[in-house]
Parts: sequence; structure tokens; C-alpha cells
Amino acid sequence: MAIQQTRAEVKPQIIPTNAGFRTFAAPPAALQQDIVPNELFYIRNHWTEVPEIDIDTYRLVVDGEVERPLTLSYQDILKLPRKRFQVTFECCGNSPVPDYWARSTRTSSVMEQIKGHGIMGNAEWAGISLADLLTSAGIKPSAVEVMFEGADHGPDETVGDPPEVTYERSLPLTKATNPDTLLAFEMNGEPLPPPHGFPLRLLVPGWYGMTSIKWLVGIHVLDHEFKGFYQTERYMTVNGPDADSYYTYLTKMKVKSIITTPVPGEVVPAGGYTLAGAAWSGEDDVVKIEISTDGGANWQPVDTIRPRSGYSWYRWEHHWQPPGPGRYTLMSRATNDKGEIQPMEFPNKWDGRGYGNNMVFPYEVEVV
Ligand SMILES: Nc1nc2c(c(=O)[nH]1)N[C@H]1C(S)=C(S)[C@@H](COP(=O)(O)O)O[C@H]1N2
Ligand SMILES: [Mo]
Repeated sequence: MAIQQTRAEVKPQIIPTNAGFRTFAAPPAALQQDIVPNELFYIRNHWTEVPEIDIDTYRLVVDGEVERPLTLSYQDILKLPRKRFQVTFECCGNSPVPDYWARSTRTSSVMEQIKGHGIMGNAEWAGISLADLLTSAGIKPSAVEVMFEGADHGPDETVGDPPEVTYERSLPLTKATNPDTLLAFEMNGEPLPPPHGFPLRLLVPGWYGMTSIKWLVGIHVLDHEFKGFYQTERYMTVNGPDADSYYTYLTKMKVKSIITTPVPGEVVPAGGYTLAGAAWSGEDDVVKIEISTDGGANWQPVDTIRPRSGYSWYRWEHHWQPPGPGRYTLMSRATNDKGEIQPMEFPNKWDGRGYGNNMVFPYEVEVV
């Protein structure tokens, strides 16, 4: 009888990036897959506890500037016409600016493991169109914005001030009534896992993650612009040291690309190697992805860009024949259909939060 050799395999896991267990990054290997499995999808919560929602008593309320306010149960929502497609999103705090790493709360060993890009993912989502729900409620002409209320609340994580605040944010009417803005109840064919918003979350294709409100309990149509804490005190970039206007809200994801193969620390064989990665640009098309294997001196288009599915990332591949053993600095650079291209450095240097960093990232590899 043959003896079965078993090797203890280290199971990949999400990586906590702060002491409060509010953010978990995907391990590098998870970003090599077209669809990130639910258990490896990053988590970004503003409080440690995940709201526990009893599905029998759960209700979603739609009110404010509407003709017919609605109250729906989970079962009511499941009966409505569904949509299903892939959506990639990243936290706008993904990929911290290298100069800021030193003062980041993240430890260097964590940064080493996640290489800064793990706070993003791609999944297939199913849900109902928010526009359908708003149409049945009947938006009044007085409506200006739609505000979304999560079930989670508490003191803000950074300084505990305000002492009590709910995770709430708004969308302009144009994006709220876009037929692909979803109220999602399924992630990769399973009911939404509790950390990702069970039973229902908003899903805003093409926009940074903070707009996709989890544990959604209220949809409030407002006759004014929403000025709540997570709308105006977070998730915006300072326009510049001498700019006329103070800040810009982060909305759609900027054009960006990353290298996912090799993973950090992987040894590249001198005989030749297929590099791979991902690229995305909010709702826009990525039209060009280039690679440099000499620290940005020379660029060439990658061999293969696979079409995206729905609002997913584009996956790319490129065969590389290194000139010989040694250390190399690889870089990838994406351009979208509006001609926007990734900058070589983080553009908003004066903004200490480093949100929305889409710079060209240097990626050191060892060829043996
Ligand atoms: N209710 C609620 N929704 C939320 C958050 C939150 O803390 N509470 N975090 C937001 C942020 S900042 C991001 S990046 C995404 C993360 O979604 P995920 O944890 O499913 O990856 O959810 C967003 N929706
Ligand atoms: Mo985020």
C-alpha cells in the first residue's frame, strides 16, 4: 500500500493591517485570480464589530423626497428582477504612497506581505437595480441626492471623535439612478458574507469602495447635499496648497495597474518568465498597458490584455526574457480611453492622507 505523503500547506488568509481588526488585506496570491474568493476578499470596516442582522426582522427603508416611501423585507428584495456581473473595487487607501509608509500605522512586515495593493478585489455580485427601487418609490422633483445608511455606528476610529457616528454617505442622482448601481445580496454565488455587508449592500461600479455601503438599512432621498462625517471629513483629497477650492470628493477609481505575478519574494528564473497583473479605470476603458523592466527607462506594450467582464479589472500578461541574473525594477503603466495615464509619482503630495494613489509602482524582483 502506497504511503500518502502529506505536506502541511499554509492556507492563504486575509492579513490584518491594523491593530483594531478593521482592515484586512488580500494576500498577494489572491490578486492573481480573476475572481477573488470570498474568504480572501479584503475587508474594510470602520468598527471592529460586524453588525449582526436578524434576517427575519431586517427591513430596508426608502424614504425622504419620494412619492411612496417603501419598507422591504429580505424576501421582498429577493423577489425583484436581478442583475449579476463582476465588479472590481479598491479602498481609496489602497497602495499607500511610499514616502508615507514610514509614518503609516502599518508595520513594515505587513507592508512587505501585502506590497500595498491588497486592499482591493474583484467578485461577481448579484442584486437588484437601485434605479428600479427608486422608480417604484417615485423620486420627487425636489430630490438632490440619495443618502445610504449602514447599520454600523460608534465613535470614529482615529480619535474617537465624533463619539457617535453612523456609516452614511450619499450619491448624486445621476449615479444613484444608473441602472448598474446595485443593491447586492450575493457575492460569488453565495449570500453576502457578514463582513461584506449581509444581508444587503450598495455596490457602486467603477467607484472607490467607501461608497458601497454595507449592512444597508436606509435609503434616504434628500433635498440637499449630504454633509455627514464620512462624506465630508473623510474620503476627499485636498486640492492643493494654494488651490481656490478646498477639496474634491473621491468618486470613480483613477486609471491604475498592478503587477501580481511574481508575488513579492518569488524568485524569477533567468530562462524566461511570464509576468502578469491587473488594470482598471473606474467606469472607463483601459486602452493601453505598458511594461518597463528597467525602472521606467524603456516601455513596451504588454503581450496580452484580456477583455474585462462587466466592471471587472482587465488581466494582462507579458513574457519577459531577462538579460541575465540580477535585481530588476519592474513597472506597469495603464492608459484609459480618455488619454489619462498613471503618473510616475503620487500627484497630491501635499495631501497627507495619500488617498487614491494611482502612481506607477516600482516592483523589485530578483532573477536567479
Ligand atoms: N456600512 C459600512 N459600509 C462600508 C464601510 C463601513 O465601514 N461600513 N466601509 C467602506 C469602505 S471604506 C470600503 S473600502 C468598502 C469595503 O468593502 P469590503 O469590506 O466588502 O471589501 O466598504 C465600504 N462600505
Ligand atoms: Mo475604503
